[in-house]
Amino acid sequence: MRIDIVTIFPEYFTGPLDAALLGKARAKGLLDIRVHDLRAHTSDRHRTVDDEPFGGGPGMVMKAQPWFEAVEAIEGFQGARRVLLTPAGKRFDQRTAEQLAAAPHIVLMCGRYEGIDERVATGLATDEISIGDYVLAGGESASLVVVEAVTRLLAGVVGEPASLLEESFSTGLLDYPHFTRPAELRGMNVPDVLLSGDHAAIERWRREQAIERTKERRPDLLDG
Ligand code: JFB
Repeated sequence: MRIDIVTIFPEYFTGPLDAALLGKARAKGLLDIRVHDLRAHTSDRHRTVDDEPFGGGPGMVMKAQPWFEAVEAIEGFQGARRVLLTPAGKRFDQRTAEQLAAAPHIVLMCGRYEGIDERVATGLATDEISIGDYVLAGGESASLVVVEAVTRLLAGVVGEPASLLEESFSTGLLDYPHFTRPAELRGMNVPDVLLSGDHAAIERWRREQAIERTKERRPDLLDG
């Protein structure tokens, strides 16, 4: 899979893209990620990317022109899912991650300031996504959330595919609690059933736990 990220803070991504799962996926050649500096697509001396909002109001708005030029400079951009990260986007979920993971090429557009001239959404983006109902200062951290959720679904990135099938959101339930050695820690004991060797009983217990937790913590997941 090919992913291009457009941002005024390319340095934000050095580190996260080299570490852990993403670093491994890149090293294995499963993921080709490139980060592009939006300011490289300005033509004035000050490399201006923002301007005052038409109609007035507080803050600055990102100009559309550098976005069009930056994205149009990406080879194959026309065939890519061009995703604008924005608080006004459709909420990102596991289903969207699965759809994006099936695409060969994704362009992620990370804004700053009060947002981007609306013509980038209407004339350049194919998708507008928000990672959740809280306010970030820009799209960069949101784009990393999308990259990680999508990349771990690519064939060969996560070692054991069974772990993808059992996890929350594939089952529609929150995960059951996990334990490892030692069986007793600071007065807290691992539930006996997990030490019993009775695999049917273990499976039943885990399912009950997943359902109870989901009722308690995320009743919205049980609504459909
Ligand atoms: C994304 C952003 C801003 C307008 C602008 C660009 N879930 C999310 N919360 N916030 C963002 C997001 C996503 N995805 C987000 C891009 C930009 C926030 N801002 C700052 C804050 C409030 N209103 C600029």
